[in-house]
Order: sequence, then C-alpha cells, then structure tokens
Amino acid sequence: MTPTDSHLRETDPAVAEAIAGEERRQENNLEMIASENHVSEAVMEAQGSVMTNKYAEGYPGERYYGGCEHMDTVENLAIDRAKELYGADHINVQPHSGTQANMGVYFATLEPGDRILSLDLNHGGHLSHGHHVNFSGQLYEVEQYGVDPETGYIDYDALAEQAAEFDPDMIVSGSSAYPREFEWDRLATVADEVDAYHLADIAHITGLVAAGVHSSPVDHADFVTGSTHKTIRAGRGGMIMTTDEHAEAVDKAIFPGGQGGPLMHNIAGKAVGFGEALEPEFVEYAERTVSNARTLADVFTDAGIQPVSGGTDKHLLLLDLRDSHPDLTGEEAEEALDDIGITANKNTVPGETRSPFVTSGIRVGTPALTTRGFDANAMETVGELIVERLNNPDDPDVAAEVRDEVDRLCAEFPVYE
Ligand code: DSN
Repeated sequence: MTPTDSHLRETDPAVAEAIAGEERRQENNLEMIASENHVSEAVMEAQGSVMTNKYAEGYPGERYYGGCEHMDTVENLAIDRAKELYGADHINVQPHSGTQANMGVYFATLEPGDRILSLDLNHGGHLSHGHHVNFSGQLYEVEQYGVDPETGYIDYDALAEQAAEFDPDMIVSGSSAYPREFEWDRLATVADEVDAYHLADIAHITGLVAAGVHSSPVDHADFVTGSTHKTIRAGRGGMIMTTDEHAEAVDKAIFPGGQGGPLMHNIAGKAVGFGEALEPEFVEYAERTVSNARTLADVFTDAGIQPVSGGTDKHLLLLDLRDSHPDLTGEEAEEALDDIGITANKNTVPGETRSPFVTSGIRVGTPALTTRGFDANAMETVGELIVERLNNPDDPDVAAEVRDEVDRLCAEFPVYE
C-alpha cells in the first residue's frame, strides 16, 4: 500500500508526501550504500502491521504481559528460522539494532574498564567496536588493530602481538568497510591464547553468511552479532548468536538489562525475511551480490581507481581516491555521484589524513542493486558511469549524459513492480 492509496494521505499529507518522495527517490536512484537494501513487500507488510501495538517484555513463554500468544509465535518463528540459517545454539532476535546487539554482548561479559581489542574505524571497523565517541569507547579500555598499509589486508601477526601485549578481555572482529573475509579461525586462536572472548560482528554480511557464500564465524566465536536488514533483507534490527553457555547472560543483558519491550513488528519482519533467506533463490541472490561487487572492482581497477586491498570478497568496495583523484575528496565524490542519481557514501580509508566529514575514499555496495535484478552487464555499466562522473565531477554535459543512463537503468530494473 503506497501513501497515494493509504489512510495516511488523508490524515497526514505531510508525512504521506515524505514517504512518497522517498519511494520515488529509491525507484529513481541507484542505491549503492553498502549497508542498505530493499526488503520485500511481505517484510514491509509484517513491519507495518498490528504487531507494532503490543508490548511483550520477556521471551516466548515467559512474558510479563498478557495477550502475547501471537508474539510468541512470530518470535519463535524468527528464532527457529535464524537457527536453521546459521546453526547457532542460541539466538536472541530482540536487539533493536546491530549496535544494541553489541551492547548486549558487552553487558553480558564485561565490566566497565575491561579491555577490548577491535578493528580501527579508519581501517573498516565500526563505532560500536570501541570508538571514543561511542558508549563502547567510553565504558571500556580500547586498543585497535588495523590493516597492513601495503596490502590492505588485516595483519594477523601484528594483531597477535598486540593481543599478547594488551591482554584484552574481548577481541572484536567484523567490520563496516573492510572488503575481505576475516580469518575467523586465526582470530579464535589469538583470543584463546590471551583468554579473551571473541565477538564476531557480521552486521554487513548476515545474508552472505546465511547463504554460505561467505565463511561463518559461528564455530569460531563466543558471540556473533548482526543486523537483520542489510544483506539478509529482513526486518530492521539486530540479533545475537551464542552458545548454550552464554545464552542466559545474553538474554538478561538485552532484557531487562539494555532494552524494554521488543519491537514486535520488526521481529515479525525478521521472521519473514529469514523465511525468504531459506529459499534457494536467496543463495543465487547472495552469490550475485558478490560477483557484482567483483565486476565493479574490475571496472574501477581498469580505470586506475584503487579498491583498498585490490578487490573484494563480499558485497562492498572501498575506493581509495588518493592516487587516481588526489584533488577529489570523498565528500566531493559523494556529492558528484548524488547529483547523477547514484547514492554512495564518503568513507575514511587506511592511513586517512582528512577528517571523517571529508575523507579520501568512497564506499560502494551491491546488495540493493542486486535485489533490483542487476546482472554483470548492468553492473559494468554502473561502474563505467561512476568512473565517468568521478573523472569529470564539474562537467554538466557529462552529468546529464550519465543521469540519462541512470534513468534508463532505473526504469529497466524497478524496485517494486
Ligand atoms: N550505518 C552502517 C553502515 O553503513 O555500515 C553501520 O551501522
């Protein structure tokens, strides 16, 4: 149901128009923010349902409020489907976001002042892995590991040395902008050697892991967290996977420790999205998401634009513009692409010298375009359009030509029929 045929247009035209505007924006632009995707109508229907009206503090079979029988049904469906996808002993689907999931793990295991070793934000990490502006950097003592400046790959030997010296209570793996697979077994070994917990945050790659196109950390980590709306295309939010040993501590840390009532409409969306991910077509989707990213990597490399680490194992690329476009900042690149209907985000790169508001890089991802049906040919065209625009950021004729091509692609691959 769109705002044009909804109750909303009559009762609140201002909000209805904003939603309609966003629908138009998504249909008429190429969404390449690596953490975004387009959910199915079924997931949206579940998220926009009466489930939003209900409080359901507690867990299935043990709620603090009456009338929760249907809440139990959807939460159990979400848990059972997630277990089938990931094979974890215990899954909590209540975290409101990936950050809340990480908070739940920290609260279940650490005391304020305990030590975390995690990937630097400039090297692809995430705010909730201990950045000083985030609660995680304020409550805990944090050191960060990084990538080898030459290769762009994580330097595991340096990480092991750093762990031996720093003696962390928790090692966090996982990333927002690191384009390569993590070596989960090496991280598990390092964590064992220093007697630390290992938290693997797979927020970006939950769909790729579920489909088996990216290795799974489930057997190599004490805790695996993720968000549920990125590559997995389910309801918006987060989840925590763990072993039976830590199940009770995690559940208590989420409720009542860190959250109140669960967002049951989102949990219904998670159940629907996990069900979709169990279908064979989802594996094809995940495989194409990765092959599309590799196609883009080839186009950029041929054009002299350097992807960090030389390519990708997953759904995203981090383009370092410093060699190819020394005078173009990530901020300017983001604006130049935005002007022609391609939405991506500026991003810091390893060895960054500019501020996070300016940056020297741009992150591009393929999950949303692949959902629209983009194949290798279409993705090659997208890569060429990006190169053309980055090479001519101030040329209005180039901008007009590229925008025409973007319009053609949007019409050929609609988001919602
Ligand atoms: N905002 C997400 C991303 O873009 O990676 C992570 O929280």
